[in-house]
Amino acid sequence: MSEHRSGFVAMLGRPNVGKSTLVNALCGEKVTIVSKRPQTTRRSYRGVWHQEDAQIVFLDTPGIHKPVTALGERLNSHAQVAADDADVVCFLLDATQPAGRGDEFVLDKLAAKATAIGPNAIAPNIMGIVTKCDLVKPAIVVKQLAALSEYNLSDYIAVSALTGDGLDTLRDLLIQLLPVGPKYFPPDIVRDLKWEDWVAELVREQLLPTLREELPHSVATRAELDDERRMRCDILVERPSQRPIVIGHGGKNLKAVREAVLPHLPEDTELTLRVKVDKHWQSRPERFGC
Ligand SMILES: Nc1nc2c(ncn2[C@@H]2O[C@H](COP(=O)(O)OP(=O)(O)O)[C@@H](O)[C@H]2O)c(=O)[nH]1
Ligand SMILES: [Mg+2]
Repeated sequence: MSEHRSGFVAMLGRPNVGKSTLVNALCGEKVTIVSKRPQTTRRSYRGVWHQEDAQIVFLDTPGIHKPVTALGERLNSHAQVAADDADVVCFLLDATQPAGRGDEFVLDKLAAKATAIGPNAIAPNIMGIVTKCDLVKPAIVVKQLAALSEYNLSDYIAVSALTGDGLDTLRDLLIQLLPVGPKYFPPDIVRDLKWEDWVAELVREQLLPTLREELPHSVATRAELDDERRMRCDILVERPSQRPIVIGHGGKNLKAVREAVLPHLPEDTELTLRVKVDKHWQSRPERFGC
């Protein structure tokens, strides 16, 4: 019988390259939230892929970027901690965007880490992945792979989380890079997040598209379990003027959010949403439970 391999694989890359979507696709189930807006992912999620001879724990991270707020700084540090903990780091490059300074910023950080480990260029176990390949012609995919290859990573692959192209191969490559190790999670666990926190995230995911430009960054969510089938979720905003925007005309927004979240919860769950003003939630790390 072959040995059991397991370990942690961190997804890194600019905001919006498709980290969260790829983790969901690789795990075969929704384990992290996705949005068209950058900086949606605020915490480091873990999603687990199980097969008989291997277990991959995927770490979805907030995108790395130049921080301007306390929240931004915290997001960067989440991503770096995940990279430090990982057996393999996946660096993602968006097929639809030319490689640019944002990508260099992340790769240079990884390179600095690799240099600290040894003198031979970039250390092994950094996988270069071109994402969203369904959206571009093959020639563009090749160009993006070539851009990644300048960084001397351990492997390169092009994938589409939408069509599933490349995902089986990617999992196989990752498993080969993982050490022999135990099953970290029982087979029925796909997501390493408290149920309340997952519900809070689902609410935030559904809320984001309904909000105008800057507001998404001003919103946090926090859920509590009243009992097994009754949940309350607070939506925190920074200013009183933001409250009616979140609620929507006659409660329209909140109703739509609730209806979009409920199908992800066990049948008969009651979900109550409240909007609260908390001016300083961004500056209080403990309030990031969002
Ligand atoms: N067509 C297509 N869209 C994708 C793919 N992966 C991600 N997206 C979209 O790209 C946007 C950003 O994805 P997300 O996973 O939230 O990016 P993150 O910020 O890196 O986590 C979302 O609108 C996704 O639906 C893909 O493989 N194909
Ligand atoms: Mg994300």
